[in-house]
Amino acid sequence: MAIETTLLLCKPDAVSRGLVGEIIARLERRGYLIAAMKLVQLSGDKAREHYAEHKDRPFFGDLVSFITSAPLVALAVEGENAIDGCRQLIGATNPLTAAPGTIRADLAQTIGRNLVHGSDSKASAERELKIFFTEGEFVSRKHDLERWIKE
Ligand code: D4T
Repeated sequence: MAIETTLLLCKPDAVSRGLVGEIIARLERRGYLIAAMKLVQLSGDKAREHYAEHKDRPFFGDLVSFITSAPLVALAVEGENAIDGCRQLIGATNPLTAAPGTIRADLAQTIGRNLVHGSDSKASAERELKIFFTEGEFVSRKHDLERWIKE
């Protein structure tokens, strides 16, 4: 079993549209477990750190100003192959090309307001989780994981 923890963000558009519950419900129905969760308004420094790989892209300024514009909900999500599995649930970056049934295809219209972020690799997940959570904020889901693996 490859149990992984990944970072998911319900971005400011998800919070302001009241879609956080819907997004979490989809994760939970897939069987993923929440190991940490918080509502936070991101500082510019943290936003630039989170999106560092895009710092030279033309959309970087808009991305940082949007992600810092209002509160978001950060989640540490656990499960088997959770990094790729959550990316699959979220769908392609552009809602227009995301597969039907994914969060972005079902609930979003544009790339700049695509509702959710999910880490795209183990290295990204490790790096990004540290931006949003301290070690002490993770709650062990060992008991649920063990039960869920047996079922
Ligand atoms: P995130 O990081 O939000 O999960 O998105 P993806 O992993 O699916 O896509 P990404 O890193 O390539 O893009 C990060 C973020 O930038 C926005 N964006 C992206 C944008 O506004 N215009 C663009 O042309 C691209 C490529 C959307 C997601």
